[in-house]
Formats: sequence, C-alpha cells, structure tokens
Amino acid sequence: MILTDYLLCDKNIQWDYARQLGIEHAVIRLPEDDRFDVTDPGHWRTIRDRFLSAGLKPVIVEPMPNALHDPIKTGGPERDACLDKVIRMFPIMAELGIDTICTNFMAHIGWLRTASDIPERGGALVTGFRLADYQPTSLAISESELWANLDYFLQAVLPAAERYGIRIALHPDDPPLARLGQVSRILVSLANIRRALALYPSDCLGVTFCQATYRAMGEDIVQAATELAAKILFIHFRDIRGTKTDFHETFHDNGQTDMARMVALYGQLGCDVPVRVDHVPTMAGETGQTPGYATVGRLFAIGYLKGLIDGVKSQTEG
Ligand SMILES: [Mn+2]
Repeated sequence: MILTDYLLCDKNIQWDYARQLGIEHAVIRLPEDDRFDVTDPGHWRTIRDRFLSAGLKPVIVEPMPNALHDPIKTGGPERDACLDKVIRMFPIMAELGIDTICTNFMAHIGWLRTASDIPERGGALVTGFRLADYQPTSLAISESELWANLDYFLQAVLPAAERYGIRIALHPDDPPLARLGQVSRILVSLANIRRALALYPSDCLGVTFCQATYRAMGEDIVQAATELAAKILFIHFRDIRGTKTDFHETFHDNGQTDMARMVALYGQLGCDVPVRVDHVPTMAGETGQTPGYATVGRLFAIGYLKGLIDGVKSQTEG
C-alpha cells in the first residue's frame, strides 16, 4: 500500500507533518475558487510543482470539484458544460502523473453527521450520525434519477478516461442510507456498487474502498474487499462503532474492525494502491473547528497505519 495524506493545495503545516511522518504521496483537494481553472494546464502545473518542491508527489484528486460535479449528480442544466470540463482535465492530469479521481455520487447532501462532539476514548471528540436526529430538508432526488445521472456521467467520461489512463474511483455514500428525507442515495450497498461498476465495465472504473462505510452498510468487509480487490483503486482507512442509522467514528485502534487483519488482507489481495486515514478524533487542546480533520488524532492514525503496514511487510518478507 502507498501511504498518503489528504492535503489542501495551499501549503500548510499538515504538509510538513506529512513529510516528517515519511509520507511521499499526496491526495489533493483542488481549490474551488476563481484562482483555479480546472482546464488550465498552467494552474495544475503550479500546484503539482508546489507539492513536488515540498517532497510530495500528488497521485489522487479527491473529490471531483463540487462546482463541476454537483450539476452532474443532479442532472442540472450545466451538466454537459461540466462534463466537458471534466474531460478536459484528463490529458492535463495524465501529463502530470495524477492518474486517479476519487469521486462520490451523493447529490444535494454530501458526507453527513448529526453530531461532532461525541466522547471517544479519554474524552477525545468524534463525529457521529443518528438517523433519529436528522432533520430532512426540502431537497429531493429519486433513485431512478440518480442511476440515470450516474450512467450519463460514466458514459460521458470513461471513453476519455481510457484514452488518457485516468481512473475513476467511486466512493460509497456516507452514511450509506437509501434515503435522507426526499433525497435518495444509491451507492449504499455492495449490490449497488456492483451495479454501478457494471454500467461501464472498464479498467478505468473502480472503487475507493472506504472500509468503514462498507462496514456501516452491514457488509462483511473482508468478503467485500476480496470481491472488489481488482477494482480497488484507493483505500480510506477508518473505523466506526454502530450501524448505518446510528454510529460514531472511533480512534483507528478502537473501533469494531480488526484493522491489522484488513491491512494484511489488502496485501494478500495485491491491493498496492494509495491509502489514507480519515475522520480522526479531535484530541485534548484542539479546537474542533474541523471535525474529523484535526491534527493530533491524524498524526496518531497515520502512525498506527504505518506501523500496521510495516508489520505486515516484515511478516511477509521475514
Ligand atoms: Mn471515505
């Protein structure tokens, strides 16, 4: 597995921590403002060079910039113009060696939590979701619209993705619930992930194996990873306690999953793909302004993951 961290494109202290932790590859979140035009090779090169000069090689874009992807997910009037821009990103990305986009297909509502101050071990704070606490909005989209929009997206971009060797890694819906009020969600089960992958069979279409989301679906994640192995392009390493209607995040060593077994499994399955930690606790002394993305919990999570990867490597080679 290739250890990465999720970094903004404006250099911040997390870039230094990443290098100090021994990370050499970055998952990048593109700027979503007027300074960055996704179709301008110069803008991309500036960002790539900024990472390279800091000792980090960008390998994955996550997520697809929302301004581009939202109309594609909802089937809005801007959809075709946005698809055109997505396709124009591919040759630029290919030239810079950034060959994967991690994208979700949640329309209107992204990853969602109903609390960000749930006490975890030692009073660290984590995010959680309880369906009973969720207040529905007036937004609406049906399951059939979403399937049609996903199909339209894949048919539009995959021929170009194949031409330039760009891979689309579908992230499951978090939480993986079929409905939030009137907003349907489709990437909510292994069966639906299979159906999505079958819309355009291609080596350039795969999944982001966000293991805690598959766990929240109620899937056996060992079986799910085994089945999807050839399609896993990227791994999100995190854990939860609970079910999709009532769960909270945990420290990476304190959830319901045997994390060492998962790391060993990815190795056995040949998943030599980028991996990053996600949704870390907010620890003592931290402000909780970015729930799930605080610094101290992230350092612990990355160290823990690195230890597991090295442990497996040592056993395999030893
Ligand atoms: Mn994830």
